[in-house]
Amino acid sequence: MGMDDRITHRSDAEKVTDDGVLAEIAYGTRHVRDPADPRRIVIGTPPIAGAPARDVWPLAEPTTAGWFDDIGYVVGEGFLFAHLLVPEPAGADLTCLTRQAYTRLLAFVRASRCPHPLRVWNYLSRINEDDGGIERYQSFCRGRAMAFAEAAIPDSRCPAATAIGCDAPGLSIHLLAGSQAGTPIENPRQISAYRYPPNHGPRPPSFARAMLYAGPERSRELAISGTASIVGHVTMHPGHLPRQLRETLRNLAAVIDNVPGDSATLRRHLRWLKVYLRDPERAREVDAVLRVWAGGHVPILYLRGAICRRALEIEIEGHCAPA
Ligand code: 3EB
Repeated sequence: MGMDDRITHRSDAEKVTDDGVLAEIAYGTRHVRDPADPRRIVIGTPPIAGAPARDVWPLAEPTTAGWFDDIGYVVGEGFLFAHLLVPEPAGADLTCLTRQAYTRLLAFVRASRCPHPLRVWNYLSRINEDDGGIERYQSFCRGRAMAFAEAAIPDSRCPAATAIGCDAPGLSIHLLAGSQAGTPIENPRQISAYRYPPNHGPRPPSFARAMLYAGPERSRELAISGTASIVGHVTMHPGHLPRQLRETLRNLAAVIDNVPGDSATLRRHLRWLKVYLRDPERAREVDAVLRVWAGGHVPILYLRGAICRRALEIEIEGHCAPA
């Protein structure tokens, strides 16, 4: 396995499987795509505890896996997993790179039998570094916003998302799309990210706070975006981890409570949490709080990653799915 930017069109080499798995996402020290297996990817946000860490996305329907140019995909009747790893040559323009990556990915998703993006994960290197007067995250947001606008996807139809920084080079994007559209959910404690004022960057982030959709078992599932210590559009408790954690938990609770219908059932069925920490030394104290908040049975994965605003120490994403 190795980072392979020479993966080329091989839709002639599609492979059908029926093993109940749509995708497997592992976490390590670099982004990896295996030309022999588009079903499995590695993300370069290392697990903090040291134990090998992976997510498995189950899907009990036959799936077809392959490559379309350098887009890896696995698709069944109802769901699509697609991913792209873009190398970042020295001197490349991150806005352009992001815009082109998203334009290709959104076109691929739209042409598939699962044309509705539900949940997207973005990982980019040196996320807080300067890029000609703005932070690299802001350049990323600009390119992404241009691609969404060009694809005529309105803000109100943006997928849920995560955008995290890491040491691994390249821009890694992976997503879940559905044959049916989901319902974007916002957080009443926060301004919608796509309405952030311009002091956070020239174009706002294109994501919904969460996405409610009918899962493979037809039950309601809630994919919760990366959530941080932001109220309105303002970073709260800059640099103060324990307070940021409490604010983040209030935001997680608020977004779940904002789901129309039976939000209490969703809240009782938190399936997992994923915690991105700037400082891996702080995982233990975070875990002590989260164990109590989530209940001892909920798997919590701690990953080392940089949050997209310098003053943010922690970001948490999660998933709710009643059995
Ligand atoms: C925030 O609420 C924190 O740009 O896709 C969280 C989740 C954040 C997704 C993204 C950014 C993104 O603004 C940062």
